[in-house]
Amino acid sequence: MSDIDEKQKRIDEILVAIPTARDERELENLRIQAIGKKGANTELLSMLGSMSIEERKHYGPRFNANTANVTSAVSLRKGQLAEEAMNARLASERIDVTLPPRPEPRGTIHPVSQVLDEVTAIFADLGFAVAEGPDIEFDDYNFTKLNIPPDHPARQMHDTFYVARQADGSQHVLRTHTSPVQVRTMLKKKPPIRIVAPGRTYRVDSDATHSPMFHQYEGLVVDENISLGHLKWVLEEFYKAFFEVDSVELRARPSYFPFTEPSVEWDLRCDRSVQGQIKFGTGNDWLELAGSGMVHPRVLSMCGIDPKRYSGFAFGGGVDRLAMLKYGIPDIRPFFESDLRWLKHFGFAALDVPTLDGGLSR
Ligand code: 2NL
Repeated sequence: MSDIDEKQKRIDEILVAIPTARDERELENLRIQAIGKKGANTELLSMLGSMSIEERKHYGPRFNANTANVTSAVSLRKGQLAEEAMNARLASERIDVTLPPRPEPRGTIHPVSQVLDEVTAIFADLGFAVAEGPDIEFDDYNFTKLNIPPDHPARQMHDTFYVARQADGSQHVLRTHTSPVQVRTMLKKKPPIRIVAPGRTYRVDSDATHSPMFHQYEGLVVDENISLGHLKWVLEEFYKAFFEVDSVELRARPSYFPFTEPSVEWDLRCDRSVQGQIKFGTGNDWLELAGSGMVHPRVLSMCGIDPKRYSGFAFGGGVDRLAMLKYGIPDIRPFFESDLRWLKHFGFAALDVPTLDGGLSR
C-alpha cells in the first residue's frame, strides 16, 4: 500500500471512531491524530507541494474534504457529549420540591430568652430604654466606678473571672453584673436617664443553685428629685405585669451594696401553702426578689453626673430565678445543658413574642 493510501486509511478509521468517542479527551486525541500539527491529513496536505499538477488536482480536493469531514464530525460529537453530560447532571442534581421538610432537630425559645423579652417589654412600657454592653468589661467599669476600688473587700462579694492583663497594663474581667452598662450610659448621656440593662453575667460559682454564667436585669433612673418612692412604684408595676396579677405587696429590708446608699432589698408577698406552687399578691410568705438603692453620690460623680443636682435609684434581679418562679422550673442545672427534650418541655413557640397588649406568656 502506498504512503498516501495508508494515511487515508488511518483518517477513515478516525472518522469511524469519532462518533463513538467516550469523552472530550478521547475526541480531542482523535482530532489531533487527523488534523493536528503532525496529524495524518496535515502530512498529506504537505505532500501536495511536491506533486505534479495532475496529482494535485486529484488529491487536493480529497485532502481538503478530509479536514472538513473531521472538523464537522468532531463538532457533532462534541455537541452530543455536552448534552449527555448536562442530562447526567440534571438527573443527579434533581430535587423533589414536594418532599416534606426534615422533621428534626426543632428548637424552641429558651425560658431565659422568653423572660428577657418579657422584662424588656414591661420596662419599655414604663418608659425605660434598653441598654446593652460587652460581656468582657474594663475592671474600672465593673468595679472602680461603682465605688469598689482595687483591694476593697467588696470585690470579694463578686467571685470574678479575670482576663489576662493586657500588655499596656489594662485589666479586663467577665462582668459580674450588668451595672457597667449603666456606668457606660451615665458617662455618655446627661440626665434624665431611664434604662434597663438585661444580659449575661459571670461569677466563679457553680453548684446546684448557681451557674458560672447567669442572667441579670438592672434598672437605673437618674434625674432631679428622684427618691426611693419612685423606685417602689416601678418595682410594683414591674412585678404586677411580670407575674400577671392585679396587685402585689413589697416589703423593704435594709441592705448593703457599695454602689448604693441607702441600699434596700425587696421581698414580694406570696403564698406557698400548696406544695410545688407559688402565688403572688396573697399569702403569708415572702420571696426575696431584688436588690436596689439610691445611687451612691460617689458613683454619680465618678460617672460625670453632679450629685448635688441629681439623684437616682438602681435595682437588679436575677432573670434565671424569675424564669424558674414564673414557669415552675425546679432545677437551674438543665438551663444551660442544651438538652432538646428539656427545651421542648419548658420552651416557647418561636412566634410567641411577649407584648403587654398581646399577653406576656400566653
Ligand atoms: C442584686 C442587686 C443591684 C444595683 C444593682 C447599680 C448600678 C449602678 C449604680 C448603682 Cl450604675 N447601682 N445597680 C444597685 C443595687 C442592687 O443589684 O441583687 N442583683 C442581682
